[in-house]
Amino acid sequence: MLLTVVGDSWKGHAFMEEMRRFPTGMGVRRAVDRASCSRSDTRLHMTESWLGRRVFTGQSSWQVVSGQWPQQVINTLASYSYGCELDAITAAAIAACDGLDGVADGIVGEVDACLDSFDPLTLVATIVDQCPQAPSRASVLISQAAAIVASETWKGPVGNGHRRLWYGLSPGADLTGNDPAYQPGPDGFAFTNCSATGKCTGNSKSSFPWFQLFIAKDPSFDVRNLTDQQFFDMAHAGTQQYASILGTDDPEMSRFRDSGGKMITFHGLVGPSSACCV
Ligand SMILES: [Ca+2]
Repeated sequence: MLLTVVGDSWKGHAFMEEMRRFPTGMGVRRAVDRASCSRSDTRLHMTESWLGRRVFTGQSSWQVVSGQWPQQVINTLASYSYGCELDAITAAAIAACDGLDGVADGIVGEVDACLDSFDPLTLVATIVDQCPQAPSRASVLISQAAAIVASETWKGPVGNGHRRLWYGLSPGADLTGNDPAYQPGPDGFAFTNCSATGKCTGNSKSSFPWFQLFIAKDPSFDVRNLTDQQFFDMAHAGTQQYASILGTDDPEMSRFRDSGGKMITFHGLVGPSSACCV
């Protein structure tokens, strides 16, 4: 029996895709050789980062699109809020929704219930004291733009016909990358660049260059001026071109099961770079 413990969202999905293609474990022989604990006919191993890199994105090309979606919303609004506004909205969402899952642990476990009951637009004009991104750490008011960005990031990209194309981040996830728990780390999906004078812009560096390199095939392609229609057209083109080699969202695991494979996997609830509820 091949018992596999595989963790985190992207590598977890990547491993499941590996097991679909190599259901008897042949595809992970290298991982087994490098890190294994053998006992009788059971091998317990942790997958390593190479596996995630090998299958590359994990989950779906739509996952990458979902990561770009907050910046698309920000650029469409052309209203660039301070990071502290989004951080305050995140804190308010946790305060409002933490207990919905019955455990006061700072984690929003009941995501759908939170989305149904907590509206970030109710926080518009709420004061945020000593905003680190504002000049002289001045106090600022939560803007409507910040509330819309939070709401859209949680909902995920919604395309033509109002169909959700991929999942959003959970309420409580770090939207800006300012949370000390993730530092030093990449910028959050909804990060904005703010100068010392308080002028903020969208973050052109935050996303993986999926649109530029893989879809437009032009490193200089500027994603900041896309209409929503152009955004979704390009996103769909990316799925058409790459789903068969990058997508890992196929739930067919019967051959792995029939070959005796067992898997223990886990997935973060409030990761800043991947949807929880896939
Ligand atoms: Ca909780």
